[in-house]
Amino acid sequence: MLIRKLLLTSSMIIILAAIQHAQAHTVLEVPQITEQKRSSNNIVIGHGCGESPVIGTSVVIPDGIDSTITTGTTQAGGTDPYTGTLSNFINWGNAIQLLQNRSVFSEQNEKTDSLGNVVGFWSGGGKGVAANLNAYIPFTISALFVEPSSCAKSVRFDVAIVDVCKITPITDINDDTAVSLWTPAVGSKYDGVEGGHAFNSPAFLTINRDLTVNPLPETCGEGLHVYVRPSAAQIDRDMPIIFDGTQIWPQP
Ligand SMILES: [Cu+2]
Repeated sequence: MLIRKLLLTSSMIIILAAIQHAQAHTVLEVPQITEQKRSSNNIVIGHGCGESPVIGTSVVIPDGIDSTITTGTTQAGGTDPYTGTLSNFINWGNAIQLLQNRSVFSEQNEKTDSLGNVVGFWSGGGKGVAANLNAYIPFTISALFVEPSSCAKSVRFDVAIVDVCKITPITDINDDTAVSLWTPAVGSKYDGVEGGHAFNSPAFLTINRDLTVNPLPETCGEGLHVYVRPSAAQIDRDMPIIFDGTQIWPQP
């Protein structure tokens, strides 16, 4: 009887674990868009922190200024270093605007750099998102143009997202019940730990070249794919949530 009970319990645990893994990570609703068209999109909050509801989300978009640029031959990622500027490939910068929507969280705002360019946004407060449900945080993307003289077929940005379930100091950032980290591992304070729930799994936003209206120059051959990761310094600077001039997360 006891053995049967134990077996039942362990199979239930397996089923529960399978259900949890079936829930998607936090990503963008539309991860691939085409250049030259304005579009709207959503951060999709995929699940809570274990059993805990998400009470806020914080997003950092690579600013393209001190971001790391690499190239490769497939869309899955490449590591060939590129030392030129991002504007050689795309007119990036201030392209994303947060769309106000209080249906998920009661407060939200954009994050801007010293020039007023949007480099991220946050949303939080209210009852939060039940741990077993998904939620949309909407934003718009202005029309982006792939540089016609470049060989870029696509440009992919790593978007760093932290879903917050408990407001804690930065020292508790590796606690899976406090936060879920969807960040690139670039050496920031928000990297998480290797082997963690979603280590080095940022959300991706890929802008595809419209090869019909903007064909590759003949000298490009097959062309290349470009990947842009935010710097550790930018993530550390832009990830905290500042509300009315006061940092509310992580706890200072
Ligand atoms: Cu997950």
